[in-house]
Amino acid sequence: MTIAGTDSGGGAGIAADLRTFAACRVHGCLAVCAVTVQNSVGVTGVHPIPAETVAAQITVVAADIGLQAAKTGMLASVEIIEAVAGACDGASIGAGRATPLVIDPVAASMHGDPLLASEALDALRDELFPRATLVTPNLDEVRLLVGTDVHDRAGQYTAAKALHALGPRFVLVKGGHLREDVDVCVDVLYDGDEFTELPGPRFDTGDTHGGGDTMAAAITSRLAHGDAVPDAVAFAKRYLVEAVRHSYPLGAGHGPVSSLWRISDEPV
Ligand code: PXL
Repeated sequence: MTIAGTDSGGGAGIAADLRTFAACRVHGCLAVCAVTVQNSVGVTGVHPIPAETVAAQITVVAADIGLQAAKTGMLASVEIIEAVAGACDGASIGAGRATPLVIDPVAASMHGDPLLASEALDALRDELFPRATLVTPNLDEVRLLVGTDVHDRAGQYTAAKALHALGPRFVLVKGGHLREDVDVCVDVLYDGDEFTELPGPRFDTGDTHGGGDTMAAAITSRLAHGDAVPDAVAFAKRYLVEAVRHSYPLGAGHGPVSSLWRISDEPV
């Protein structure tokens, strides 16, 4: 299940998650948290769904269809975060429970438009991080969550430790925004004991809209298939590299990564 927001441009959020789920051969369920009004240039409207409606979507699906894994994306508000935490408890979703939970701590779009109320960062840290199997921040989100400016690999390691202290079982500090690496993009996975570096090529493109969602959705898909977290993350890194390689321009702004590269006719 994806617990996230919509993007009317179809690039990010729930649309990216469901495409990725399908390409990774899992059936996707959805709990819509917010509707955003946006195109490739920016976000002009954010409309949160009532918190009890968000919780109810999780509860009814878990009770009937059952959930093998869940992820959160855009959660929009404190009320929604609290409702999601409560619904996850009721449905046995979270670290150490039946259904693993991936938290992608979405705070802003790549245009810099806010997707999370500023006062909701505390709720994300306090309510959801302790319940997380894995958190997947980019470097902007690391700065907002633990106040660390990361400029190099050592900084990624330090940030991973600070984030792990907030309660998640695994932390993935994504390196896509790290400018010291010119040709590579290295993500760092930390389990509280060992660090694993996941290098991939860096592509010279602005068409990376929905990249973080696609990565977290690919991880969640593999967790649903029963993979351990390190295997799911390694798969998702390879998946995202191809999605960025096949990204495409759309509109006047940032185009999306191709979460469907895997089912395209093109030889890759
Ligand atoms: O990529 C992060 C993201 C997640 N969810 C929604 C978004 C975005 C980025 O724009 O719009 C709904």
